[in-house]
Amino acid sequence: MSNMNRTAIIILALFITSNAFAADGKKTQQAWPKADAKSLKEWQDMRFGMFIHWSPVSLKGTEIGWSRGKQVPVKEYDALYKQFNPEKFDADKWVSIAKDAGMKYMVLTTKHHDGFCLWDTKTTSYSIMSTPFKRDIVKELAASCKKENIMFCAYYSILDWYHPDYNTSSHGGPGYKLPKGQKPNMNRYEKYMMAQLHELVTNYGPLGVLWFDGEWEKPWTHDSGVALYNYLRTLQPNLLINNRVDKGRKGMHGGTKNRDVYRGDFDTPEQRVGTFQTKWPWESCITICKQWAWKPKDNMKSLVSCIHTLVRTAGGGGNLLLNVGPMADGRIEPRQVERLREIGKWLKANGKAIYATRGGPFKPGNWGVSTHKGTLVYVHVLKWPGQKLSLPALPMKVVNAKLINGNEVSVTQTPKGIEISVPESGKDPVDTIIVLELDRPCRLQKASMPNKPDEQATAYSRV
Ligand code: H79
Repeated sequence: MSNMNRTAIIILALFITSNAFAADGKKTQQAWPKADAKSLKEWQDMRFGMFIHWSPVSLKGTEIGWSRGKQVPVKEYDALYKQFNPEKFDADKWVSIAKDAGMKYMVLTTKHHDGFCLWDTKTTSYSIMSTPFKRDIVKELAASCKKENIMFCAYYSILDWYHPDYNTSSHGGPGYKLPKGQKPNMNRYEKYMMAQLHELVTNYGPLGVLWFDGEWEKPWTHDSGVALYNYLRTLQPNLLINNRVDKGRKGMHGGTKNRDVYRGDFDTPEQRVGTFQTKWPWESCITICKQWAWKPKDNMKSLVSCIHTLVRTAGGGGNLLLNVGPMADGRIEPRQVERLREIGKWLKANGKAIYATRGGPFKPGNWGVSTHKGTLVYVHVLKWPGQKLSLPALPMKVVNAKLINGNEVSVTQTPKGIEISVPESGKDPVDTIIVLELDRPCRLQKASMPNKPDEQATAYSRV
């Protein structure tokens, strides 16, 4: 090799490494194409959405995610679609139920782990078009949502226990055998996924969110996640994509291991309210009953529990995606509709303390949570700790205070903290909301922000 060539190679190598390593020798952040800021903010402002888990499994009343090959034999499960005829399905009705509940977006299981597709797809015959019903559920719902200004979103399971090319040995194995001599092939399966997602985004989009799931099994890799994320970004630049697209999710708590490496626009705690985190968006997905898919006489959560979940989520800084599982006849169970309507009624009166707010400034406690918007802080007292509620000091000055319904409240602010007391008659058994007006916008102080998102704003929290 000539000296000149050698020099050129060294210069090139230096150039490459200087991009990948910072001065301290640590690997620097891999830049990845982050979500469109405006879309992310608008979605965060919505705070409350409807999750819908539906497939022919509702005929059995068992769980969509794990009854195939367990409570329902694989052969029987995979033939359920032949009887799936939800004649009472009415997309407008579902959307109006979501709207009356105060929900602003809807996420439908277009394909769950069982591989069944709720839309008219050219990629497989295992879809709604092969059922006696033969109507494109995704199309009807997307159209109704558009009409009613509800943001339509698609849940999509990466793992697919039906598809013969998806390489798994779990949950009863693929639904049918590959031709003799043929092996599962993830490259082929990934092409199938891309083709399906292309259909969903281009035929039914623009979508609000692509909500991935089933990323945890071995066949799915970080590289696949990156490729999929990048592909979707080019397909629809303002699409929001959850962190289950990649391999960085920290179990059911839903946080992300290393945001510089792992893709995902928001974190996804499952069946729990996320921990206080205001620097990175998150969304808790929680069922209104116990099961994701419909189950006869399933245990339904009380109204107070639903409202507290919503309030604790908003106060923690996240969105709530509350799940319903419609029945096999196409209706959402009337008692669930009623519960949702009650939540909507509560939101009509108190929505300004939820919508478009952010979590904090006070860290959540047993007593409740706080939310804020502009110069207003909403203190949600869910459980009075005694006569008074003592909160930590705020750098902003409280210039006015009242209950959300305009009634009197007594608030004293000292350098040590803020004390709130409300006469018994003013207390709300569900959520007593105190509105504090500050002399300037409530900003969580950037300068004192530690790096770890979970620790943010502890400056204002009680020790
Ligand atoms: O669609 C709903 C459920 O059907 C689906 N996710 C919600 C939104 C779901 N499928 N399986 N599960 C939930 C539970 C799976 C849990 C585990 Fe794990 C998979 C435990 C170990 C592997 C999650 C991923 C926790 C650690 C890795």
